Amino acid sequence: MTVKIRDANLFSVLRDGFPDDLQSIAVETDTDLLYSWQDLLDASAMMANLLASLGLPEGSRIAVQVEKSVEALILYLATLRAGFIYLPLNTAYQSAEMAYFIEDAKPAVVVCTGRNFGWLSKLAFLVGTAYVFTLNEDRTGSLLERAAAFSRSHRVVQRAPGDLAAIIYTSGTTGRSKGAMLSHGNLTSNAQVLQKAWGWRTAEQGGDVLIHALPIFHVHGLFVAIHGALLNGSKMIWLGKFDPKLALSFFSQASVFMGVPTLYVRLLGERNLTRDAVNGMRLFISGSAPLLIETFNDWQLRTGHTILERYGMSETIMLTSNPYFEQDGERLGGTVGPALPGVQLRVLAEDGQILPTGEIGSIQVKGPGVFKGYWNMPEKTAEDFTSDGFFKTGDVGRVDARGYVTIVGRSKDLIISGGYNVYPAEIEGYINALPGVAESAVVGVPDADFGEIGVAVVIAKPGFELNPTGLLLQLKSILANFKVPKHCVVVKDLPRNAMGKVQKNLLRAQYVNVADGMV
Ligand code: MCA
Ligand code: AMP
Repeated sequence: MTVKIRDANLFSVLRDGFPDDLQSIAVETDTDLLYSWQDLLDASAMMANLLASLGLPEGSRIAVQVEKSVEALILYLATLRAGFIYLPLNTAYQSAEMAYFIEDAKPAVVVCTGRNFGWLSKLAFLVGTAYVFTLNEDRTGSLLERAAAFSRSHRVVQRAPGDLAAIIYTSGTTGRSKGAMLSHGNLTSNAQVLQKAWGWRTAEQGGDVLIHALPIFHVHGLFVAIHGALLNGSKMIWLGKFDPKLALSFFSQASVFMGVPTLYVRLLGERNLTRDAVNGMRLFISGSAPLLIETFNDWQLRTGHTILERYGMSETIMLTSNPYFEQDGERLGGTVGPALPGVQLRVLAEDGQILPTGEIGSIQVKGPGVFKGYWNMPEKTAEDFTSDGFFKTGDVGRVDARGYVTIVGRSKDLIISGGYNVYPAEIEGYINALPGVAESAVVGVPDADFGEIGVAVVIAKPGFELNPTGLLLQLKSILANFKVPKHCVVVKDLPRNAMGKVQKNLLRAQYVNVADGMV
């Protein structure tokens, strides 16, 4: 008897969603490039054949730090179909940050921009990386040159649901980033759940067009947005970088938009954002950071649309979503909606008791999207799961009688700035290593544009005079720009509790108006 194994490779699942007319447009860029569905298939097959020709071991990681381009999307698809593990890295990361990722993940292949090839290839070859290719925004580089010689025909490598598809690094509370291991099954189930939950329209139902305005090295832009469009055979309008005027100019040709709250704040700053401008749009989705109720209300007033807010993590993909369909309930501003189908979500008190409806506590989750653990960190993985298999999110919230979840804070010391996560412990480590610094504390304060921004409060070593602007400049030269605190103050003492621990809540209150020079 032969047992038919169903291929669980995420690529095959996405491919099943492509439209019948493969010559129709899959991606249109803001620089007027057009890619058909057939182009995506051909180019990803060629790249997958190149990867296959390298003789890489099973489970090889393909680390990618390149600017946003359709070719980078194709590289992601090629990695999936070749059965390897995709490891995207933010282009803002500088050499010290990259050295950590490369050392930790030991990728078999690194793909980077030609600009970074010199130093990055040195780092990679030191840890045993076999191949370093380049890929530039203008569609040049050795990756494409090499792939051009390969066939457009490629048989997708079969994968089981539990096989790894991607590793997403998320910063750690101790300052060390952790690689969240996501499987084909994790990503597939979440994409399928969201397809239903958000009512994606197939070509037969009139079709959807997504404006893709987010970076493609994090969960929001890479998985939630791209999988949504591909699985549904929907065209993407591909913006290399978010610009509110540019995004607005495409609203008349699109139906779905996804953004972090800063994108909505910046769009609201455009006079031309009117009901007419969003006439054909079906759905606006927000996530990655809390959407202020003011933004939610202003958007409704200006456009007539109610933003759908959802909540997720790199470790879990999407967990909750406000309803899309009216019959499922209203979209409530300030909440992230009920748990998605298949997700179990509970709220616990500090003593570990499960709390009743309405009470505030730590959020724990279980479900098909929840990751396999942190790369190379079994102890950390074990610490973050309960004995009955729930993942501790580090978010604090409550669930109301209808099941709607409200996130009220975080137990993890984390700043979310413009949708990017910044872990104070990591930044403090870098500041403390600067000459003349005795100690530092980094806290987040509210910001109208980024939602939250970092403020560094620093103490000098005896006999040293510190210049706050100079400190920030030094940080800029070694750290990803979004992690650099926007303000720095030098003080004599930090407020401490009886245990000697810095009282960050007091610092936050003290520096809440630091942007206005009021401290
Ligand atoms: C840029 N800068 C930032 C940020 N972005 N500083 C703090 N926070 C940021 N997010 C720096 C720039 O380097 C620059 O510094 C200065 O701030 C002003 O830059 P600006 O030109 O305004 O920035 P931008 O290039 O326009 O970028 C802003 C942005 C971008 C478009 C909001 O940050 C962005 O695309 N954010 C989306 C992040 C995202 O996709 N998150 C999803 C994570 P200087 O002047 O010194 O050079 S996935 C996730 O969280 C989960 C799972 C989920 O639920 O989705
Ligand atoms: P990341 O580590 O980038 O996956 O970020 C995950 C974190 O972002 C979550 O643990 C939350 O703290 C936060 N987050 C994501 N979506 C939302 C949302 N809609 N509202 C509030 N916080 C959110």
